[in-house]
Parts: sequence; structure tokens; C-alpha cells
Amino acid sequence: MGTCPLARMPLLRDNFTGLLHLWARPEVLTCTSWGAPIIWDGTFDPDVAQQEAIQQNLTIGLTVFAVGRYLEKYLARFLETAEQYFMVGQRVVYYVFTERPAAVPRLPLGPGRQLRVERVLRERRWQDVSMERMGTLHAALGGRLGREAHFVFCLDVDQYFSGAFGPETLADSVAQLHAWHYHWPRRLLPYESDPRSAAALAPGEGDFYYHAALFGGSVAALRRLTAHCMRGQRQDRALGLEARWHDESHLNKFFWLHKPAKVLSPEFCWCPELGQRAEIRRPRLLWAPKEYTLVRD
Ligand code: 2GW
Ligand code: MN
Repeated sequence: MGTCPLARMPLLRDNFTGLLHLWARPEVLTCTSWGAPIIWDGTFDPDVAQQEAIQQNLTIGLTVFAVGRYLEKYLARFLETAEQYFMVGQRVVYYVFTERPAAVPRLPLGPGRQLRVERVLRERRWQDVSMERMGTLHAALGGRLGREAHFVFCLDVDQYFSGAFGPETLADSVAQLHAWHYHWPRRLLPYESDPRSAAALAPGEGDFYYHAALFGGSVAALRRLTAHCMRGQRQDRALGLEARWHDESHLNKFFWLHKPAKVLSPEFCWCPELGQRAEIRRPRLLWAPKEYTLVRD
């Protein structure tokens, strides 16, 4: 891709996007200042993306953590809808991380799709459940997952697919625009601001606010991302600090320093409580309702 297409090229070629029609959505931003596409419905051809991915004979990993009550509450629907919508027609390997492998629902999987269950310890604090994911993912990417997958998406479990989520989303590194914040001015974005934290962004820094409920990329890029976040979390802990939004703060710092190759519009991870909006045409993944009294003890 290289240079910013906003200049004059009407069409761009991207391996996993088919032809990118950057003018198909004139009402929204479809290109970052560093030339990465922002994928909105209508800016890609799903069939071309599918054919190009099939030609490359890819295996795509999907990781999800389901610890404690999140397993019963969210995992079945997450996996059932992933079977319906996530990378249908590609080779897919799910990695479910849980402290109770026996409780993982055994659903029938489509052809070319596999599910692996990995045991993790249950952290006492929920903040640690969330943050420890970076270290666990780093190790998995250095092991079997990293050997068998070309690209990996790492998702929160408290959501479900609601529309086709295909290879148009693939790239070396992929970040998700946060549904709450995509139209906010930068000075209001909830970055970590304490300069002692490894996740800190100074005033004026930050491109977008990215959602940690979905990130992805090549195995090599995700190894770097997870290493960065682990290291930052460890440094903060040694100083008695914890970033404002935990792993998400460190993820935002990483993507400020290492710009994502592709950005997904909030259509790819939408919060239904925000209601209908003209620019949100076809949500691909929806946040499941939270019941804090049930799950946060
Ligand atoms: C988390 C918070 C409170 C109570 C329980 C948990 C919890 C999380 C749990 O009991 N079991 C569990 O497996 N998790 C995993 O961590 C699960 O995969 C879940 O989706 C993920 C993140 O927790 P979640 O979804 O409750 O956090 P959110 O939706 O408020 O997420 C954003 O902020 C988080 C950091 O505070 C993370 O960065 C997350 O990726 C963001 O989406
Ligand atoms: Mn979540």
C-alpha cells in the first residue's frame, strides 16, 4: 500500500481486501494519515478477498479467554456465531483458554475448522484475568498456535458475531476502532496519562482509541505486540501502577508507536446500546450485554 491514497488514486490493491473502493463511503474516514485502509462496509469486495485468501491457503487462528463465569455466560454463543460468520470457507483454528477445559462446549465444527483448549490459571483479580492474556498469548504464539496459523485474531469473549467477518480484515497488524470513541476529539480519548506508566501518551499523542476486544495480525507482529504489552504491564506493576484501561492502555501505546497496517471501522465490533447510526451499516460483531452484578465479584 505505501503512500496515502487520499491523494488521487481511486482504487487501491490490497492482498486481502480485493479492490479497495475508498470513495464508496465519502461520509467516513477510510484512510489513516499513514496510508492504512480503514475498512468500512462497501470499501472492499468480500468475494475477491475470499478468493485471494483461498489461493494463499491460509490458516487463521481465533483466540478467546473464558475464565470463571464468563465461560457459561458467553462462550457457547461466541463459538456458535463464529461458526456462522468468522472466516467461513477458510481454515480456522480456535484457541480457547480456560481454567476448566472440561466445561468448554463441544460444538460441531464446519469443514477445515478445529478447536483447541488450553488450560490457564484463574487469576484472583479480574484486572489480572484481562492483563494476563497478553503473556499467555505471547507464549501460545511462540508455540503451536504460532506454528499452525498465519494470521490470528484475539477477541474478548463477551461478544457474538452478527455478520460476515472475512479475510478483508487480514493484514500484518489490525486494530479496531472503539465504538464509543471513534468520533471523539483526541483530547478526550481515555489514554493512560500518568507519565510514570509505560502506557502513557502525552497530550497531543494518539491517532485513534483502539478497542482491545479485537486485535489481530501475523504471528510475528502479534509476538511483538504481546511482548510490548507484557513488558509495559510488568514495569507498571513494579512501580505499583496499573494503567487506566489495563491491557487496552498498553495496546493503545503499542499502536501509537507501531502503526497498524489495517484499521477496522466500528462496524466490526459494535455496541448495540449505542443504537442505530447511519454510518454503521452492517455490524459484524456485537458486544453482549454485561451483567456486572453477576460476573464481577
Ligand atoms: C473481567 C472483568 C470483570 C469480571 C470478570 C472478567 C473476566 C474476563 C472473567 O471473569 N473471565 C474472563 O474470561 N475474562 C476475559 O477477559 C474474557 O475473555 C473477557 O472478554 C476479557 C476482558 O474482560 P471484559 O470483557 O469483562 O472487559 P471489557 O469488556 O470491559 O473490556 C475492555 O477492557 C478490558 C480491560 O479493562 C480489556 O482490555 C478488554 O479487551 C476490553 O475490551
Ligand atoms: Mn469485553
